[in-house]
Formats: sequence, C-alpha cells, structure tokens
Amino acid sequence: MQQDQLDQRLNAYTAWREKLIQTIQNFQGWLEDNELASGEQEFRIFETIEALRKDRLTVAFVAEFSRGKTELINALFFAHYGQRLLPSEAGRTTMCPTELFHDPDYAEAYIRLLPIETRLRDESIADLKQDPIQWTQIQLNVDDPEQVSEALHEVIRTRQIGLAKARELGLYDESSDPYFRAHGKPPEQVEIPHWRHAMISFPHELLKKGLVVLDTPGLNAMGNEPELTLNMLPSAQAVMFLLGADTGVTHSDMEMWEHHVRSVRDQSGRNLVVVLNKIDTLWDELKDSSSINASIKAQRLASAEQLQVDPDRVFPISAQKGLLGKIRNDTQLLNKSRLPELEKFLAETVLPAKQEIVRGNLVAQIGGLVDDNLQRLEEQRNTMTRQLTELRSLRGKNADVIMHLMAKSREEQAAYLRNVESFQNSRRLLQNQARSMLESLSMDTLDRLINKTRDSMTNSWTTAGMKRGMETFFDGARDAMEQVSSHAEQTRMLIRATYKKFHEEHGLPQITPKQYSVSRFSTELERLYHEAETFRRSPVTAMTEQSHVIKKFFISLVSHTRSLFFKANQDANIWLKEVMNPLVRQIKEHKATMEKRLETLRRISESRDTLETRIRELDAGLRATKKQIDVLQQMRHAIHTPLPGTTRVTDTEVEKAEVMV
Ligand SMILES: Nc1nc2c(ncn2[C@@H]2O[C@H](COP(=O)(O)OP(=O)(O)OP(=O)(O)O)[C@@H](O)[C@H]2O)c(=O)[nH]1
Ligand SMILES: [Mg+2]
Repeated sequence: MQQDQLDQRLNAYTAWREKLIQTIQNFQGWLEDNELASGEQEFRIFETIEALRKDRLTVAFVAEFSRGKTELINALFFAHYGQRLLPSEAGRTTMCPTELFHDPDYAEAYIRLLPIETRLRDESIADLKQDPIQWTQIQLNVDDPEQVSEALHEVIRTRQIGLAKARELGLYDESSDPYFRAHGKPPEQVEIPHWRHAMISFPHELLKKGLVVLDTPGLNAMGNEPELTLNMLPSAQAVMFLLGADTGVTHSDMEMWEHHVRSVRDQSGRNLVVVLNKIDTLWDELKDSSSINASIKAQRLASAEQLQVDPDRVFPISAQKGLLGKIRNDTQLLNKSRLPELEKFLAETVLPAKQEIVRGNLVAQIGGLVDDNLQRLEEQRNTMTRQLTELRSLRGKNADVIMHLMAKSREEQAAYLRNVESFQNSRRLLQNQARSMLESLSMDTLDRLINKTRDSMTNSWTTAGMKRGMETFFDGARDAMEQVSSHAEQTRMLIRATYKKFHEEHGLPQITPKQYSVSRFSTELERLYHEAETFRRSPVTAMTEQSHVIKKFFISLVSHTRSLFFKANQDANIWLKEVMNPLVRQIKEHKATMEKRLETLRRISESRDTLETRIRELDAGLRATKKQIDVLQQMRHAIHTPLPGTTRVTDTEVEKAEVMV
C-alpha cells in the first residue's frame, strides 16, 4: 500500500542520513589524526551533525474550520490505531495550533499546552517554547487509547469569559460575530480557546523518523496568531490547504488562501498542495461512476482556476472514507477515497525535495571543507613533485651549480618576505572591513532599529502607525543588508588582489575566495515585508479592537528578524574566518617550503649523500600524500552522491549553496 511507500521512503531517507553522519564523523576523525582541524571547522562539523540528527520534515495542514484537516491527519498517519487519534467533529473543533512529533530527549509521550493568557505577554510562541514552565504537561499513556484520546481532547477545549477580558486577549471581533449581527450588541460572555498552542510528542513510527505534523484551527486563529503565517507555515516543507467538495471555494477559504497560504509557495511549487476533501459528498448513488468522476474533475479544475494553481496540484480525496477504508482494510473503499494518490505525492515529491535541500546544505557546509583539504593536499603533492624533479636533476652536478641555485633561492626568499610584510599591512585593513561588516549585522544595530521603529509608530498600534513603523523597519533592515553586502564584496576584492599578487610573483596557486551572499537573508526579509503588507491590508487589522493583534504581529516579526540577523551574523563570522585561512596558510607553508629548500641545498653542498636521502624522504612523503588524497576523494564522493530516486544537485545549485556558507 502507499502508506508503506511513504514509510519506505522515510526509512531510506533515515538510513541515508545516518550514513552521512558516519561519513562526516570519519572526516572529523581524519582531520584530527592529521592535526588539521581548526576550532571553527570543528564547530561547523559539530553543527552539521547536530542539524542532520535533528532534521525534521514538517507537513502543515491549513484551512477554514471543518474542512477535514484533522480527519486527514488521522487518515494519513494514524489509521492503524483503529480509531480517530485526534478529535475531529462537525463544527469548529481544533482550537489551537497543534504540533505532533517525537521528542527523542524525553522517554514518555506527552502533550504540552500553552495557556491562552500568554497572549498578553511580549514573547513569541517560539520564545515561549524555550521556557518549559509556561506549559502545562500531561503524560500520555500510549498503552491506554482512552487516556490518550481524553488527553488529546485538550486541543478542542474552550471556555467562557467576560467580554472585556476577551477583548483584552484580542479574541473578540464584532464584525465576524453572528451574535452581534443578530442583536446589534456584543454578548456578555465569549467562548474562547483554553489553550494557545499544543505540542504532542508521540512514539509513532513516522514521527520517530522525523516527521512533524502541524494541525491548525480555522481562519480566525490564523489572524489571531500572526506567528503561524510568519514563521510556522513558511518553515514547513509541505503545506496542505484543504477545501471541501461540499462547499466549493467559499469567501473565507479565499481570504485564508490570499492572506495566509499563497505566499508560502516556493519557486518549485512543490511545497504547496491543495486538497479537495470530502469528495464522498459527490458520490451520488443515482449517478454512474463516470459522471461522478466528471463532476469531481470539474470541481478540481474550478478550484485550481480560482486559486490559480496547476490542476495537478489539486488532489480530490475523501479523508473520512480513506480513514474508514484503512481501518476496515477495505482496499476498494481506500482506492475510491483517492487518499493513496496524495500519499504517493508526499512520498515521491515532497520527501525527495526535502532531501535535496538537506544535501544542498550539507554540500555547502562540509563539502567545502573536504574540498579545501583536498586542494591543500594536491598543492602539497605538486610542491613535492617539483622538489623531487629539482633534486633528481642535481644528481651528478658540480658545486657551482648548487651554489648558484642557493643564491637564487635566497633572492627569491627575500622578495617573498617583503611581500609577506605588505600582506600583514593589508590584513589590518581587512580586519577593519570585517569589523564594519559584523557591526551592520549586530544585535545592537537591530535593537536600535527596533527602537526607532517603535518611536515612529509612536506606540499607536493602528494601521496607520503600523504603516510608518514597517517602512522604518524594512528600510533599516534592507539598508543593513546592503551595507553588509558591500563590505563583503570589498573584503573579497582585497583578498583576491592579494592572491593574485602571490600567484603572479611567487607562483602560489590562485584561489578564488568564496563569496558571502546576503541574498537568502534579503529574500527572507522581502518575504516578511510582503507578509507585513498583506497583514496591514487585511480586514483583521482594520479594526481598532485588533490593535494588539498588530502588536503581536510586530513581536513575531521582530523575533523572526532577530533570528535572521543572528544567523547572518554567525555566517558572516565563519565566512570571514574561513575566507582568509587558505591564504594565510599558503603564505606560511610557502615560507616553510622555501626555508626547507635552502636548507636542503646547503646540506647537499656539504655532503652528496644527503641528496639521495632527501630524494627517498620526498618519495615516501609523496606516496603518503597520494593515499590521503584517495581517502578524501572517497569522502567527497559519499557526500555528493544522492539517494537513488532523487535528482542530483546540479553544480549551479551547489554553487548557490556554497555562496550561502
Ligand atoms: N463526508 C465527509 N466528511 C468529512 C470528511 N473529512 C472530514 N469530514 C467531517 O467533517 C467534520 C470536520 O472535520 P475535521 O477534521 O474536524 O475538520 P477540521 O478542518 O480539522 O476543522 P477544525 O478543527 O474545526 O478547524 C467532521 O465531522 C469530519 O468527520 C470527508 O472526507 N467526507
Ligand atoms: Mg481540526
């Protein structure tokens, strides 16, 4: 069955990941054995291994309420429990965003719940996740389905509170309240979700392999928690947007799509799937199957047209019948539900796409290190080969020739040392450049920008205030990125000029220094800008009661930008350290080689026996170096080999990823 296919794919993926971790560890061992690892490199390797270990595949489900999100999650991942694991009912059910995953650091299954009152705090949900005491935890006894099911019912829990309190929490909105429409005044009591966010750790096979499922409540909740749109959905590898075949694309579906979903689509478009659920409502027993299929097809095309997506990306299914088919082992019903087609897409398209990304990052992180070391060994091999040729040519030559060679070498050495000195001067210039570059990305700079933004909003959490604030904020952030970009380019030019000089005057290999590109950070900033604009224009923000939604939005935005700056700063730091290293190392090694050469010539001039000894030494060294090159080439191959069934990362993609180092 298709479920097995997803399972198999995830298994293969996990095995591939494990093998890579092994290869990287071998590489780490190799560096240690050869005493080659610098502190930064060790750190980078450690981070890459951690990232691979913690790698997750997140699939998010978004839709207006009652489109069948929770039902679909149950059908896709939890049918073998023989019942609905997550509560799904008619009407509004899931009340808070719910993440399902497996937490390897915690032996028992649990559900952690964030109280709704935390909405009054200034931290984002991402910040609050770091603070366990804010959460209420219930242990899940996986052997007791009743207890699990009861505990999971917390995600649908609501309660009544007074109007003023509901307004304070930003959870009451007249314009969308049917009571207000009917009576012309708001009710005294308002029903609100009990929890703000739920995290469920569960020992399910797919979850153990790194799958994370994000279930969300309908439109209101999306508007209430800007963090969902700003952070959580964009970081998911796949977003499933559900429609109901019984309702078609309604006004609120459209609003949700426009304001919260459409923009998560990436360039390949592989990460966004539209699910036309509840096709069983079209199974009219008075119609034959071909006319039922025709009406499903018509709905599919109409939905694709309305949402402006490729019809291939619209999957008509019945989550409910799919779940039933699986529970009853009724293959015919399961096939009729068309759920397997969606599973096939997940297994064959979403997962491999994710794997490509992981591999791209890996190639950029570790591939570069392997390549640097390989290049270094190749240089070593070339130097040794040159020296060997020179020494062999000295066999049988008289003392004059050797004296002449020594004099020439001394001259070369003196010229070289003069250049090294001038390099030390430009190094100071480089350090100044680096300082300015990091300064533009520092947390202090960002904090100044945030304060300036707050001032320009004059603390008015209104649409007009927000417009001013966002302009200040994004202008400032873009400016910072531009400054970084130009400092980085100047630094690179300086380094390139130095390489060129050493290459032309002393024959050192010419290396093109790596680029530091801010493009991915700029792209992310532009996305945030786009989200901010959409949010600012959305009907939610037009209401003064929602002013604190604007505040929430601002908090999420700041929190997200902060991590963006942090990452950019970290990357810049690593880049600066690494971009200089090969040159500094080459300069040092060349100096040592020159000294060694002079020393050898001196000894040969004293005793002819030295010549043969030195030739033998060099020969052995050359063989050892060649062996090491082989080992590293094998590692390089392991890192660059894709898992069967995925496309190979092209050179340009690798380059692109390398740019991002
Ligand atoms: N006929 C039919 N009903 C379905 C199907 N999928 C879900 N339903 C029903 O639709 C209702 C809502 O399903 P849920 O899964 O709770 O919907 P949801 O999108 O999670 O809704 P919220 O949690 O409120 O946002 C439930 O009664 C489901 O049994 C389907 O494929 N066919
Ligand atoms: Mg639900």
